[in-house]
Amino acid sequence: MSLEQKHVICRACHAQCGLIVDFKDGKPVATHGNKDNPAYAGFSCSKGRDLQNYHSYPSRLKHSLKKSSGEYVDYEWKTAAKEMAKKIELIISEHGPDSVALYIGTFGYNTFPSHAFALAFMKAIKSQMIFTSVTIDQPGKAITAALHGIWLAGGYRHKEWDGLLVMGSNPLVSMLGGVGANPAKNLHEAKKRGMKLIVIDPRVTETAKQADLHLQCNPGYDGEILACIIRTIIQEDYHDKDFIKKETKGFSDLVKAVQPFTPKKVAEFAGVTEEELVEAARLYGSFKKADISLGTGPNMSGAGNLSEYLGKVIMSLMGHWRREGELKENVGVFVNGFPPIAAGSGSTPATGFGKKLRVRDLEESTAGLPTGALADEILTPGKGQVKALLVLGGNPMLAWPDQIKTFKAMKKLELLACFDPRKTKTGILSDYIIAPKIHYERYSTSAPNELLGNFGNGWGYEDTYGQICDPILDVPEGSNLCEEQEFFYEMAKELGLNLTINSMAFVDPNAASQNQTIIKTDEPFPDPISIWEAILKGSPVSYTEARKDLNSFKGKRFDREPDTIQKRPDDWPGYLNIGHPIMISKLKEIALTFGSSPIADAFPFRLISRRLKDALNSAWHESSSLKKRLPHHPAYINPSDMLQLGINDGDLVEITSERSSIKCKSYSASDVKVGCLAVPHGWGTNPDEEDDPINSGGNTGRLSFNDKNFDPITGIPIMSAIPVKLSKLN
Ligand SMILES: Nc1nc2c(c(=O)[nH]1)N[C@H]1C(S)=C(S)[C@@H](COP(=O)(O)OP(=O)(O)OC[C@H]3O[C@@H](n4cnc5c(=O)[nH]c(N)nc54)[C@H](O)[C@@H]3O)O[C@H]1N2
Ligand SMILES: Nc1nc2c(c(=O)[nH]1)N[C@H]1C(S)=C(S)[C@@H](COP(=O)(O)OP(=O)(O)OC[C@H]3O[C@@H](n4cnc5c(=O)[nH]c(N)nc54)[C@H](O)[C@@H]3O)O[C@H]1N2
Ligand code: SF4
Ligand SMILES: [Mo]
Repeated sequence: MSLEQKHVICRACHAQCGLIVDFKDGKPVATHGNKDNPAYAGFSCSKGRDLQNYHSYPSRLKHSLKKSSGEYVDYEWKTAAKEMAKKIELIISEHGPDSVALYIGTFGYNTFPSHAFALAFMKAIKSQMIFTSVTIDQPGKAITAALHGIWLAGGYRHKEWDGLLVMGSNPLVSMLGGVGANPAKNLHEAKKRGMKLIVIDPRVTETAKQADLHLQCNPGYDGEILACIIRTIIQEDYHDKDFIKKETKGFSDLVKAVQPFTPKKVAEFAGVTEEELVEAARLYGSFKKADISLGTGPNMSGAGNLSEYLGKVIMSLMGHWRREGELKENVGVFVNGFPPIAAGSGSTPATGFGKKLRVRDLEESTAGLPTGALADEILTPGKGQVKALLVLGGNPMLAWPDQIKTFKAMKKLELLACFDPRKTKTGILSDYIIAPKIHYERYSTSAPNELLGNFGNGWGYEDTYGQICDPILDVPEGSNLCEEQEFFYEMAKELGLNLTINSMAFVDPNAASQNQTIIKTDEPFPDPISIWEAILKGSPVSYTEARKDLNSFKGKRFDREPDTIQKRPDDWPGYLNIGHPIMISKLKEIALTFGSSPIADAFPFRLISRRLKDALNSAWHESSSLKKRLPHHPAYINPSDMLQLGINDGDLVEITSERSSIKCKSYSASDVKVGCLAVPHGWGTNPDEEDDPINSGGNTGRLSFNDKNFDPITGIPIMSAIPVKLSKLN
């Protein structure tokens, strides 16, 4: 018997944990954390620990599939690439390049080579119709980065915090939300050091259980709550007047706009008391180096841009940004961050520079093209109608809002192709399912998580951590699996086009496009090392250089000097805008409308989203560990609401919104706020299939409209805090 250990990067979520795989007689038998890994310190989650099984889940495709006379047949991927290229050529010749759209989902992002080549292919065919899951996730972050501006030196990192405010995020489960690569350990250590945690969430989440102060709010009132905290911070004189004067603009407009949000008025609707609101403001006001992290909850419940914006405004009011002369340790390994200057980047427009959609006056924003409107672009006839959709590592049928409309749209396409290791609910509507190599079979780096570190404080890495990983397992015997990047190359080759790869080692898009590599398709497909070199061209540590040290394959701290934050240059024009007119008018709007809900009586409950430890969106549902722990996909309901409606734990319930109904098994959960039910997304059947509340659960996307109550900038509709009614199914 031979035993061996190999290092791997888990790409099952954005966290990209460095893990160890135990091999027995050449077969992977276990995956676990690595206590010597300097960033993850032994961390792994149940999904990572199931990776060795994931490769051989019965649902895993070993061949690509093509739909032929209603049946799927195994298909050689290179033949599929040639056929799809021809079909795309035909569609473009009839309808123009923008009739071909790309949707990059969770696994498209997590796999940089696929991502970079997909973007290059779209550029080569001259289509601007590139959509990602960002605009149905936390698009308020990108809008805020534009309107408020970015503090170039960045915020403090978690080991320095004396305070943290988490709103509508559960980092202990989601691995996002600002507590770093090993959130439980980091939070424990920070709290031991004296850091205080404030959580604002309708659910007593794993993170809320650790809070010094938990405001168990009603969902959908985050803008009001934050405006009230701002009002109190200013009124009670906690703000940093010197920082505000030197580094920000718009203070007086902000002060005026938050006046209506008195603790008394906000407490009337937001499900928290006046005292709690004031206490939260006072506690945050007492912090010296703190952070505010918002998650999907506030971004999906109606005023995401405003909530994200006000979160950053509080940090700017308090001056919770890294200052001149201080050190910045996360100077980058594979990704170049912002320059270490103690100044704001300046406020820039969030829209007005890119592709305009044909529907609902929506257009490209700093968050990208609105995915919430893509179904309409497919269904609306006329010039520019989308006819072909390539789905890279995503699952529109279970993830997009308005499942009923999404279904119609998928059926309407002339070409639908999914790059996915499984036959998903979108896959079963597709013309092609392209089966890729996955996890252990691919080359990867920790760059995707490092890149995320530039979009949220406490996201990414605290310091110069990086890891590289080469394949540790052969593809299954008899399989025919592609690397997605090679698939895009084959399609481009068929069309006689070259591919221009932009470096992904920059947050600045101009710098990224200055670091391009042209992949000539009349030359052989480059080796995987050259591909990663192209993708990380211009990175602080070169990929080739990093490969020379065997420790890079285990995950290590790279030896790079920290930056000293420089003074604002005399002619630097950028300030942080804490009173942006777009946000001030949004504050005025909600000051007039808050508390008024025309459908409150007919739909008295609010369905909120939440994540599950053992699943990742619509993936991992076939995991045996998940099934053991959670045989159904339930609706989590407060026991007092269940009692009132005569629902017993485990009864089937019908959840009805203005749009539609779904069925779920109920689960008595005292951690859920009264009047709410928490139902994870990514489950359920397609609209033309039988409901299956026991095995598949209900799809929360079916309860939302994509074209009502949507954000005018990002197009995100209400995906959390959906008004619903609840009844027991007999
Ligand atoms: N109501 C409601 N809706 C939501 C949300 C919510 O909270 N509430 N959340 C939203 C958010 S935040 C997001 S990000 C979206 C998610 O939206 P999507 O990204 O569209 O959905 P996922 O379920 O993450 O799809 C990932 C797919 O990648 C596949 N996959 C796994 N490994 C690989 C691989 O190695 N290569 C390839 N090519 N594919 C792979 C999986 O099988 C799965 O089908 O959903 C959104 N929808
Ligand atoms: N295990 C696991 N990890 C994941 C994922 C997964 O599916 N499983 N998905 C990944 C993805 S795609 C993403 S985007 C991240 C998301 O990461 P997070 O944003 O941390 O996602 P959640 O854990 O769902 O936390 C959202 C919280 O918002 C609360 N909430 C809902 N509505 C409101 C509201 O109106 N106001 C407030 N204040 N709170 C509200 C919910 O109760 C919930 O606790 O997680 C990623 N990580
Ligand atoms: S947290 Fe994400 S990257 Fe880490 S082991 Fe779990 S699934 Fe893998
Ligand atoms: Mo997401």
